Amino acid sequence: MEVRFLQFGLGLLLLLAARHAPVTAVRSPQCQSQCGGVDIPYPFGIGDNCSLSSGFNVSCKVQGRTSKPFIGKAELLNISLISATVRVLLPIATHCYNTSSGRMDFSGKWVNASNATYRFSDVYNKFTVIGCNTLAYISDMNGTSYQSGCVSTCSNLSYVTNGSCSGIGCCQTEIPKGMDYYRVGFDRGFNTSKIWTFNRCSYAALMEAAAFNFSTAYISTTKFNDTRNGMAPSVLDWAIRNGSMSCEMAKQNKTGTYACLSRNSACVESTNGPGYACNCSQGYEGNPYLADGCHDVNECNNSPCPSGGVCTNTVGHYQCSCRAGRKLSKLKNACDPDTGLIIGVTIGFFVLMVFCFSGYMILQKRKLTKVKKEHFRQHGGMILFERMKLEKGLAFKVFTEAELIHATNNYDNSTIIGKGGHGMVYKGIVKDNVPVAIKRCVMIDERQKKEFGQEMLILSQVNHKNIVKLVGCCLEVEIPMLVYEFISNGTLFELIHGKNKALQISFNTLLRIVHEAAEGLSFLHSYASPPIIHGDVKTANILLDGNYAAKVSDFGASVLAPSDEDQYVTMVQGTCGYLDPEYMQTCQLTDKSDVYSFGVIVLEVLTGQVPLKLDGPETQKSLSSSFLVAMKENNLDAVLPSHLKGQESAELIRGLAELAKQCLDMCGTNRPSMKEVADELGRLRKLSLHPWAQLEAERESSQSLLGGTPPANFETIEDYTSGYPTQEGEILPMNPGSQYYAR
Ligand SMILES: *[C@@H]1O[C@H](CO)[C@@H](O)[C@H](O)[C@H]1NC(C)=O
Ligand SMILES: *[C@@H]1O[C@H](CO)[C@@H](O)[C@H](O)[C@H]1NC(C)=O
Ligand SMILES: *[C@@H]1O[C@H](CO)[C@@H](O)[C@H](O)[C@H]1NC(C)=O
Ligand SMILES: *[C@@H]1O[C@H](CO)[C@@H](O)[C@H](O)[C@H]1NC(C)=O
Ligand SMILES: *[C@@H]1O[C@H](CO)[C@@H](O)[C@H](O)[C@H]1NC(C)=O
Ligand SMILES: *[C@@H]1O[C@H](CO)[C@@H](O)[C@H](O)[C@H]1NC(C)=O
Ligand SMILES: *[C@@H]1O[C@H](CO)[C@@H](O)[C@H](O)[C@H]1NC(C)=O
Ligand SMILES: *[C@@H]1O[C@H](CO)[C@@H](O)[C@H](O)[C@H]1NC(C)=O
Ligand SMILES: *[C@@H]1O[C@H](CO)[C@@H](O)[C@H](O)[C@H]1NC(C)=O
Ligand SMILES: *[C@@H]1O[C@H](CO)[C@@H](O)[C@H](O)[C@H]1NC(C)=O
Ligand SMILES: *[C@@H]1O[C@H](CO)[C@@H](O)[C@H](O)[C@H]1NC(C)=O
Ligand SMILES: *[C@H]1O[C@H](CO)[C@@H](O)[C@H](O)[C@H]1NC(C)=O
Repeated sequence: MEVRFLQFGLGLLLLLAARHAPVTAVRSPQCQSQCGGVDIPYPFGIGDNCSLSSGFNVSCKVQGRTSKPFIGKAELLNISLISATVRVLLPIATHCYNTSSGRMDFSGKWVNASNATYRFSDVYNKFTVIGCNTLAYISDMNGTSYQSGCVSTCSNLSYVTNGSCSGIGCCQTEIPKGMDYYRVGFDRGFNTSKIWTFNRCSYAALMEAAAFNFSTAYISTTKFNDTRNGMAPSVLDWAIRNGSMSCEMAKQNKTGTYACLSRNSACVESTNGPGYACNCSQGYEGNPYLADGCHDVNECNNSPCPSGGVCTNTVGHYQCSCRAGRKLSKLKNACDPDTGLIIGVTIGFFVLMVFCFSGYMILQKRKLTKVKKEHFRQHGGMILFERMKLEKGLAFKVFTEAELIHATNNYDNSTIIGKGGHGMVYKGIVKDNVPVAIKRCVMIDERQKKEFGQEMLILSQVNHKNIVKLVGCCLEVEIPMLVYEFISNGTLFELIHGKNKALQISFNTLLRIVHEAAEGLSFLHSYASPPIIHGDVKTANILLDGNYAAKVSDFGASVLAPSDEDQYVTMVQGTCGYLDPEYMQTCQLTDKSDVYSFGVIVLEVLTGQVPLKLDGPETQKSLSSSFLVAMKENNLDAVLPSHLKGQESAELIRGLAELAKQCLDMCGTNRPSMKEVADELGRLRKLSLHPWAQLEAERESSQSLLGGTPPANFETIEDYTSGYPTQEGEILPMNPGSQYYAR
């Protein structure tokens, strides 16, 4: 089959004057910017000095009332700077059956775009062939380096469908890159002489694919040729191809021909042939070929931010922000709650709270510790410690406030075992289930503070079975608290004057108690030099333990070392009825003052009466004075209770009365010492005991002769109880509970 190209002389020549075009970098302001409704942006231009080069020269041809822009001979439809393309109209080749002549009429086409500036776009264009018995070719100049073809056949119209270009009535094929010239022709072997009734003409054109939509009307009519007067839209790629330079070369060229003049512009290598084009940088738009041609894009006009977000345009960019508490999620392009922020703020808040709270607690604790330390110092804690260091082996403990609070269940009312003028005595259980009595003052003045300290210092050093043992103290509180061994059976005062009175208690027991109290006081007087003076000896201060053994207590009025004269003056105290009259006059508290008071105790035991009867007759108000009067009149029976008169031996009664009288001597120096009193009581007790008990008593007294030294007494508690076995009628518990009286 002979393939022949039919070249009719209707070729279209694009661009002929590309050679000597001067390069003009500056566009004249007079330049026409539009022609026939088509924008002509630089580097394109109409007229001299308006285009970048002759390749971009656009001629605006006036046809009647309208004008049309042309590039070379091709009508210009559109210019795109961004994709560096132009849209032009190129001719359609035809191959028709002439019914009158009975032959085929050919109209082949060629297009020369030259090798400068333009190339036929291989991306947007397709070689398109229409007909029911046709074969068309496209090739370069004489088909030596490129030739392609497309066949389309159909026996009748019923096979042809709208929109489908797949070989039946319509055929399309792609073209290669870099084409700047093409020829289109038809194969003679395919003609429409047999099918001219429904398809007289075949067509072929290189045209924009997007602009083509096949219709069956193109087969049966001349509509395809007639729509644009034998023309079809086609896309050309353009570039700045001076010397076939790449971007790199053009930028380095010092002669100033680099076309991308605008700031914020970028050079783009041409994808179709040599050369380059220009684009505005990301975020900018405009004309990159003009100085300052690229300007910022206001991206916010397109509302790129999610709803609820705020768009802020910046030069070259934009920013989306969400309102407080929300965070921009790039992934979802939405304003989500800023969990990080919320969590952060919450945690921050809590951390701050914890910080403040713990800071407050630390401050409070420090303050408390400081106060405690201050109290400790005030109450002579340091002196005590110094002494305790010197006298090792002292069974004395310094309690903390917390320990005592725990021991007394926070000073619960049910733990109160005694109520004094100045404070409370609580029963508490400290470590190892040891019951203790805790003395705690409610109000305190300087003098009472001093008393507390006195008592503490004295008792902490003294260790005698007949003296209440101070187990420890607490110095951290404002008023120091004293912790004693717990004495369960009340006081001698209660025993004599209590509800059940002395009727149920044998006189022997009372005598023993008094003897023990005397031993305790004697020990106190002889313990140190100068002697410790109790200062407030009375029956209410003689406590009784479970075995009714005496325990001298309440050393608040005691004097440790009466060497300072001032001390005598300030220490006016004691209890009415027991007070040494000499002390009242001289204000000198001596060990004989205690002896006087003890004389009153002996009287109480002897007579069973209280030392002061305020409601009695004037002469009998004071027990001591009425006793002394009775003694003087040799009428002792007047003051003795009836039950004693017959039961006890006259010798014992007389001995006791004599002892009391000596103790109550107005002149202190005439009174016996406490030691002598104790010895005399010991002697008198022997008189009262039964023979079998007398032996035991002797053993006990011989022990007490050994000493008054603390160790000997300390270990004799058990000896003591065995030394005084329960005797008939002796143990008569009165109050079921136990009591401890502080003053
Ligand atoms: C174009 O520029 C040249 C040289 O710059 C000048 O001689 C000529 O007159 C200009 N032509 C027009 C139409 O402005
Ligand atoms: C541009 O084209 C017009 C008309 O086609 C022509 O007169 C003119 O000389 C051309 N200018 C250049 C610089 O090629
Ligand atoms: C030029 O192209 C733009 C978009 O590419 C289009 O909107 C416009 O209609 C075109 N103009 C002509 C005359 O084809
Ligand atoms: C058919 O051919 C004749 C002579 O060759 C010519 O005059 C006539 O115009 C043609 N008809 C068409 C429709 O081209
Ligand atoms: C059409 O082609 C056939 C063969 O394919 C041929 O015989 C016939 O002469 C041709 N007709 C015309 C008018 O060229
Ligand atoms: C196309 O045009 C250019 C410039 O005018 C010319 O040099 C070239 O030979 C032409 N090509 C053909 C095939 O006519
Ligand atoms: C056409 O092709 C031949 C070789 O086939 C070649 O010699 C000739 O120069 C070509 N013509 C043109 C115009 O390129
Ligand atoms: C088209 O061809 C088919 C078979 O090839 C035939 O049946 C049908 O009638 C034809 N239609 C027309 C309109 O000629
Ligand atoms: C194709 O579309 C044209 C109008 O666009 C219509 O006249 C014709 O009947 C359609 N052909 C078919 C086969 O639908
Ligand atoms: C195609 O259209 C052009 C312009 O209208 C016309 O000159 C030419 O004769 C037409 N060709 C055919 C085959 O109809
Ligand atoms: C710069 O451009 C000019 C003209 O376009 C050219 O003659 C010259 O060779 C170029 N120089 C370089 C280094 O590319
Ligand atoms: C391409 O154009 C340049 C001038 O712009 C010319 O010198 C060269 O010969 C041309 N090449 C071809 C193959 O047409």
